[in-house]
Amino acid sequence: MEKRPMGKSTSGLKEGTPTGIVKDTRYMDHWMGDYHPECPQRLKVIYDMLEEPDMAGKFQESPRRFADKKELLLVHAGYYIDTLAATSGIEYTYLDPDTQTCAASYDAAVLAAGGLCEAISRVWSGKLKNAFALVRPPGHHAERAQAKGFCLFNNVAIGARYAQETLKAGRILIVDWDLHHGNGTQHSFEEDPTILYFSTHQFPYYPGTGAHTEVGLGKGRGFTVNVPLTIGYGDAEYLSLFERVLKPVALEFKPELILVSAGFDIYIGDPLGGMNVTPTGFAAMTRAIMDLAAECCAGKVVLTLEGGYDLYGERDSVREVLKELAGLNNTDPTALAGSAMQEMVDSVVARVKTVHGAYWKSL
Ligand code: Q9C
Ligand code: ZN
Repeated sequence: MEKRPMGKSTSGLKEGTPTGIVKDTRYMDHWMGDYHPECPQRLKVIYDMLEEPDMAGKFQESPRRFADKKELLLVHAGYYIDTLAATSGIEYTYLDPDTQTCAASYDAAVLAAGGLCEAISRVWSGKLKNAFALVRPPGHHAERAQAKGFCLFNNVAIGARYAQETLKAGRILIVDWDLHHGNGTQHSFEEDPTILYFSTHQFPYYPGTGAHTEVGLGKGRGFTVNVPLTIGYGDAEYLSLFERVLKPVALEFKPELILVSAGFDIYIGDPLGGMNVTPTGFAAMTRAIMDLAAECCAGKVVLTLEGGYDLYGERDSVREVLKELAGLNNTDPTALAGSAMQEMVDSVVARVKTVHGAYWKSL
């Protein structure tokens, strides 16, 4: 594994400011049936890993709370929130071919959004250096008035709007490295030039959105950056794409906060995906984003869990991400980017440039 010397500190923060995690057994009460890949065990293996000798005591638990209805309303329609609330206590409700609720799902979903908002608040105020919300259900497929793709409320979208409305954050960058395109997140901010949505995703694939030509609408044109990929992209290619597309755009945008839709379904062994990212690759992607944040926004990065269906691959990858966030590791992203398959990266960069060259002079 490529390592760099320690020491690049996050400006303005006291040495020893902790990395936060959001963790609660109630996130495991949402259950969509024994054969559903988005299962409670996804968090069980992560929460157990946090008790390993080299992990225990290294992170500060950020308090959980239910999101307020007015926070959910920043992204979702009132009638949709009411429909989901009505599933509470009911054994089974069908929402989408891939998405259903049990009696405890609504509470878990509102707690996921609220837990992420609290973590964002603590990173924004400097009480935490950065944070990772280890929550479920995931969020990035959830639309304003529709559950979709294992998602009920769009956690990252709610978190971004909460940061703007309550914390008075301005420009926010959302990086979505989940295997799937975050249709709900894109649609939430499509017309908004203050929230830049950057997504790498397998394409064409579920949910079907995320072509490179989808660049945003109206005043938001240029502030949606889609990087669609065929199967087979691994650590080096992801890092190279971050270096050549995400980095210049992010430095030009100058976010005041970075949120990450962290999906682990790009893991090499994931049953739903065709990508080849290893735990080292996830560490390097995390470090690349931390480096951008150090340059733009005093290191303020908050990740939230999206997909990831190989239980042990997800666990091992989350472990490496957390070690990076806490400064226990310092993986060099540029060293990894150097060994990328150039043709795989060049073709994608060229395609993105045909549309985004007009919006970003650094591209
Ligand atoms: N109905 C996340 O990773 N698969 N969601 C659809 C055809 C849905 C993935 C297959 C995959 C959703 C958060
Ligand atoms: Zn996914």
